[in-house]
Amino acid sequence: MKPDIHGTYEKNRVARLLGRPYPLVQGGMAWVANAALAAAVSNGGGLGLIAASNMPPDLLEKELLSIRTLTDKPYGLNIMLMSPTVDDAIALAEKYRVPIVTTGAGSPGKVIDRLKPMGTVVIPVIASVAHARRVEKQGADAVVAEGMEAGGHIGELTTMALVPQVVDSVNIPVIAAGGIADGRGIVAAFALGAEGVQVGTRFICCTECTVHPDYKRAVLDARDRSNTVTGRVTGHPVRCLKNKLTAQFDELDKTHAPLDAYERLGAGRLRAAVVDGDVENGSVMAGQIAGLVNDIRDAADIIREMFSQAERIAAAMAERSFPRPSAAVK
Ligand code: TUI
Repeated sequence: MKPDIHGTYEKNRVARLLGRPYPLVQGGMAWVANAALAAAVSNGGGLGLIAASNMPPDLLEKELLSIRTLTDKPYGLNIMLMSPTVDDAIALAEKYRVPIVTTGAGSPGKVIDRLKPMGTVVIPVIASVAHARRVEKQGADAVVAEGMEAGGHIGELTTMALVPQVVDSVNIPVIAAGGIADGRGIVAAFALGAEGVQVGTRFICCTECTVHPDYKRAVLDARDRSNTVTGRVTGHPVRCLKNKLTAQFDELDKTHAPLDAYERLGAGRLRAAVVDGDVENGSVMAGQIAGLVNDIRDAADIIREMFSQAERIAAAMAERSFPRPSAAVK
């Protein structure tokens, strides 16, 4: 699996670490991020990844075998640390020598200890400065600093507040996540000191993504305030699109229902939305930027367009937006 790093981002630390032409990582979207999506993103110049989530190990192994037939580029595996199958996911990452692993929703010590010695690049997704510092000490190669604009399981800080504070607290490269779906988001992330971006929601609406068409339609139809966060009281808040299911979660909040009522209501709901297309009773996880996603295009086109827009904006900013310091003082 040869890295193909060339062109504009040759000197970028994230592009080098990933062995990809663009410093872009695809989000580890549970049930959504399969081999088909991961291969499309990797073939398009970013780092595609398969989400292990709480997939049964035999299914995950099928995805890992499948991706080898779809791309010869580097790819990744996202390991969800709250999952009961986390040890199986680590063992499969070892068996298939997955080049890059991102982790989410917990402390990645075990993943770093098991996979770093075999040369795996480990990039934990974090939502606070303390966690970023801790994983740097444990040997992480970079961090994804994920703001609460992101879809799925989230922390408390916004991308705008989190990213610069993490950048100032660690020496490893920081990849910004949460609310990034076009070139403006990339420039904003880089202005905050990030050296790469993670993009999730935008890729739900790419040609190669195999989610149910009604899930894609729900993201396309989403507006700025179509999102909500369920389950805050459980300690595992999840951002998704408002629907019948989220109204039922609101009812649980209002009636101060016991925590196991949340667990019962949430069980199997993500799969129901992604696989069966039940976008009313399922959990339609998506970020706040869903309102900006208005078309379905190939992953490679999305990536190319995002970075060419970013480059145009950065050039325009250098050219005219900011007065030179000498002019500004007068
Ligand atoms: O993990 C995510 N997003 C996810 S995981 C997921 S799977 C799921 N399925 C059904 C119900 C609930 C979840 C869907 N979306 N993002 C990365 C992320 N990690 N965001 C926040 C965190 C995080 C939060 C607390 C990481 C660490 C942490 O605490 C660790 C510590 O030790 O302080």
